[in-house]
Parts: sequence; structure tokens; C-alpha cells
Amino acid sequence: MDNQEIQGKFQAYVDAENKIEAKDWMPDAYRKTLIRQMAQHAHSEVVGMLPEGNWITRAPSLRRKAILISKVQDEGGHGLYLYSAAETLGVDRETLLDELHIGKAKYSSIFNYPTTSWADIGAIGWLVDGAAIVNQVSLQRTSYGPYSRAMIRICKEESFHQRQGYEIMLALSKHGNEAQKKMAQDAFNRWWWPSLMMFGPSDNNSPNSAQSMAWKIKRHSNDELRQKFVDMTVPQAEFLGLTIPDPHLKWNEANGHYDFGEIDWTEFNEVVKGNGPCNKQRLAARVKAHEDGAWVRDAAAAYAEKQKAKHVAA
Ligand code: BYC
Repeated sequence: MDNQEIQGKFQAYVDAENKIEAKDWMPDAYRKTLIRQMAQHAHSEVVGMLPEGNWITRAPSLRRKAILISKVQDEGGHGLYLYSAAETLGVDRETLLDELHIGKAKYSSIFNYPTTSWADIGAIGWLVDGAAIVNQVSLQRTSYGPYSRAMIRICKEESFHQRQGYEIMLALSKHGNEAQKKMAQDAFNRWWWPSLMMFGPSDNNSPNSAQSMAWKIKRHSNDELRQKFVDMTVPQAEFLGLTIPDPHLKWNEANGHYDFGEIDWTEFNEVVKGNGPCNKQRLAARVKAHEDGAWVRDAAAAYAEKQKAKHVAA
């Protein structure tokens, strides 16, 4: 079979809604795109532990602290599923982490914003996990089997995260005092636009979208998912009594969606380039966490070696 023929067969296989598995033939560019996206996704999970991790010692009650510890731990687990799924494509985790630590690999722009009050933890759960769910529900149907299966598992935990964030916002903005209501609105004002940026550049500026949609790696475009998130979140904000920080936000009777204002793409591009408010801090904290954890990895590897030797001897 020549290359064109085999590429055609691959496309037909994907078009028929079959999943591609690790040992199946795939175009090099399909493999490369998946490694890029899945690694970025895994990195987002582990860098995403940092802004919330900062609040574990300052959670307002033992209950809130226990919940936050579990949530941050879940994010570490999501990173693990995703690095493992990426490894099925023939790249090892060490290489992926090296690329993150030298600033070569991207991770979601959202995690480069500071968490300045307890309400930010509510806003992250509600908006950031909420946006992540919209994106990940769509990715459950991605054409690469191991990625799709990781997404199914992650989505179950993510919906729990979203609810805990919404519950914090409810406590502050519905049942809180004036200062707490103000804190909730302030967090909402700061996290709303960066949450919309999570979905990536608009479709006409998204270089990877056309091919990723054709290969069914992506099942919905960046703008489609962003719109879905806005439509879903506006009534939730209204229920909380919060004001959406967008003077252009308006229900559009004709198309059955909310219209919203223009995203500040200059800010988005700067954050993605490494010039956001916390990029340097986040990367330094991640590198430190990796270095501090070296003894754990060494101990796990030594234990695995010992078990292997025992198995061979038996
Ligand atoms: N931030 O052609 P495009 C979580 C990059 S964690 C940074 O549209 P694509 C959580 C993009 O990579 C879950 N970079 O790309 C954890 C591309 O880069 P290259 C996070 C961005 O891939 C802890 C370039 O811009 N979710 O939920 O077709 C606590 C052009 O974009 C961003 C994921 O990671 C961005 N926002 O589509 C709480 C989702 N957007 O080509 C919560 C997985 C774009 O220069 N990823 N870029 O290397 C995806 O679904 C897709 O990769 C995207 C972008 C929709 C993000």
C-alpha cells in the first residue's frame, strides 16, 4: 500500500467512528498532534494543582480543607492518567516533564493567574473545572482510545470538583455577609475572562483545529465549546446573584445563545508566551516540586527492581 492509500484507509476508519489504539498504524502527524495536546493537558493538571494548593493551609474550616486536599490530589491523578495515556504513543514521561520544566511545552493559560482570596477557590472549581468539563466531555469521544478512556474517568471526578466550587460560591454570595458577597463578585470578575480563554484562540485563528477536527481528535471547535460554556454558566451566575463582568453580554433570541464581548487576545497571547502574572512562579514551583520528589521516584524504582528480581528468582 502506498502512503496515500494507507492515509485514506486511516481516515475512513476514523470517519466510521472507530477508535485508534496504541498499536494501530497512524500518520506521524496524528501521533505528534496527540502527544502535543495530551502532554499539554497533563501538564495543565499538575500545574493546576499549584494555585489551589496555595490555599490548603488557609481553608476556612476542616471540612473545606479536607475537600480541597482531595481535589488537588485528584488533579495529580488526572495528570497521571494523561501522562500514561501519552506514553502509549511512544514518548516517555521524563521527556514530557523535561519539556515542561524548560518552558518548551505549553500548559493551560488559566493557571498563570493568582489566587488572592478564598473565593478564588470557589471560582476555580465552578468556572475552571466547569470549562474543563465542557472541553473534556467533548474529548470523551476523541478518536484516540487511551485519551478517550482517560477523559471518561476524569469527567466523573471533574463534575464533583465543579459542584464543590459552586457550593463555595453559594455559601459566599447567597448566604454570606456583604464582605463575602463582595469577595465572590471580585473573584468572579477576575476569573471570568481567563476561563473563556481556556478554550483557545477563536476558530479562525486556531492553526490546529481543521486537521484535529478531520481526525476527530477534537469533536467540537474552540468557539463552539466556549459558547456552550457561556450559555451554561450565565444562568448559574444569575442564580448566585453575581454580575457578569461583560457589558456586551446579552441573550440573543434569534440564535438561542448569549452574545458576549471580545476576548482580550493580546492578554491571552502574552500569557501563553510566558508573560502572564504568575508564569515564572508556577514553573519555578513545579520544578521545585519535581526536584523535591526525586527521592520518592528513586525509592519507587528501587522497589520495582527488587520486586522484579524476586519474581525472576522465584
Ligand atoms: N492555554 O490551534 P489551537 C483542569 C495553544 S486542567 C495555553 O486552537 P488546539 C484543572 C495550543 O496548544 C484541564 N495554550 O490548538 C486542573 C496551540 O499550541 P501550539 C485543561 C493554549 O490544540 C487543575 C496554540 O495555542 N484542559 O481542568 O487545537 C485544577 C494554538 O491553538 C491555550 C486542557 O488542557 C490555552 N488556553 O486546541 C482545576 C484541554 N489554548 O500548536 C482544573 C486539552 C490554545 O503552538 N486541550 N493553546 O503548540 C485541548 O482541548 C486543546 O489543546 C485546546 C487548544 C482546545 C486547548
